[in-house]
Amino acid sequence: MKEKTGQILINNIGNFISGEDMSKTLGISRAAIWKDIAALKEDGYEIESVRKKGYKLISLPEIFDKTGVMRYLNTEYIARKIDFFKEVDSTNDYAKKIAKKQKEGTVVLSDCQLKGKGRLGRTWISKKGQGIYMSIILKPDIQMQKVSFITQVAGAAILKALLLNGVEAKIKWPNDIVLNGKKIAGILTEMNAEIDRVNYVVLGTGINILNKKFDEEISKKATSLFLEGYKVDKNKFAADYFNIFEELYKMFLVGDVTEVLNVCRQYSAVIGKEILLINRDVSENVFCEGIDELGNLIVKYPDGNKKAIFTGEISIRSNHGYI
Ligand code: BT5
Repeated sequence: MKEKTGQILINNIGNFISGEDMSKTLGISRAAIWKDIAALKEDGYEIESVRKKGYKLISLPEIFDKTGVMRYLNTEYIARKIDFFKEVDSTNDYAKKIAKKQKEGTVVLSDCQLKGKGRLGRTWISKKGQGIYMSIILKPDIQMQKVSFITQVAGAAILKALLLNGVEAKIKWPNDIVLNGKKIAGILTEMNAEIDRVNYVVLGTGINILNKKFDEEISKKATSLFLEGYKVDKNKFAADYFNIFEELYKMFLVGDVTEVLNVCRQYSAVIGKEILLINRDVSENVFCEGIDELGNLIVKYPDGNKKAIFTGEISIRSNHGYI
């Protein structure tokens, strides 16, 4: 029903229309109109309500699409080509299908994923209209061992894009971005390589922007910008991320990782903490000392031994919960 109420407001944009007139036109109660207005506001409609005058639509929410993102883009080659979907199985899977024929920087972007993926066959919940689900196709001329560092580049880029939008998050090494102790974004880096060369890398990122609630199984550890009180435009945020990512990625390609490491260290959610290091079925209590030049996590065991943990298939928990 809110669509019909919305349409009346759109037809009268910039002018007040009374709740009474709307309820007569639509044949519904004024309480129902009020409910629709509240729902439209949540969807991003800017509506002024004044007693005795009624409601005035000031602006419509921005539509999340390719043109919207491109408007804010100032990159050389990242996201200069975007394949945008209203719905796709997984942007990473789609990107892998087309990667061979695409130029470096091509992006697959979607408003919804039906089979969003996390690491190790896990699921990334990707409901329609809630988040940004995107994959960048990269073709770096680097050794295979260096590919995992791209996850750190992406993490630093998300963090900086959030800072640009007034949000101070943290990076939970190696691939989570957390806000107020809950996960707000995740990164999944996949590659196709031969022994001596990397054919392509698909860098997937999912960010929770507008989610108002999460399913039971992840509600304790997941959050969104909306739930934390931030209003961020999806088009602008995606472009901010691409702009910053390109800058950091270009530096990485010429061997300059100073800025990425600075960000990953300064905004680390784990450095200086006792953590639980989980590698498949084995979990160990360690102290997290820092991140080395290669992006590995340096941890100290209770017996004093230190080890560099490769950004492989490791998960981290704090001793008392998610982080
Ligand atoms: C990740 O895996 O965090 C990587 C997520 C990457 C998603 C992007 S979206 C675009 C691209 N296309 C894809 O198909 N994937 C990428 P992992 O560290 O394994 O974390 C997965 C776990 O996070 C799940 O098992 C849940 O516990 C939790 N989770 C699932 N959906 C979530 C969400 N929307 N927000 C926060 N946590 C979530």
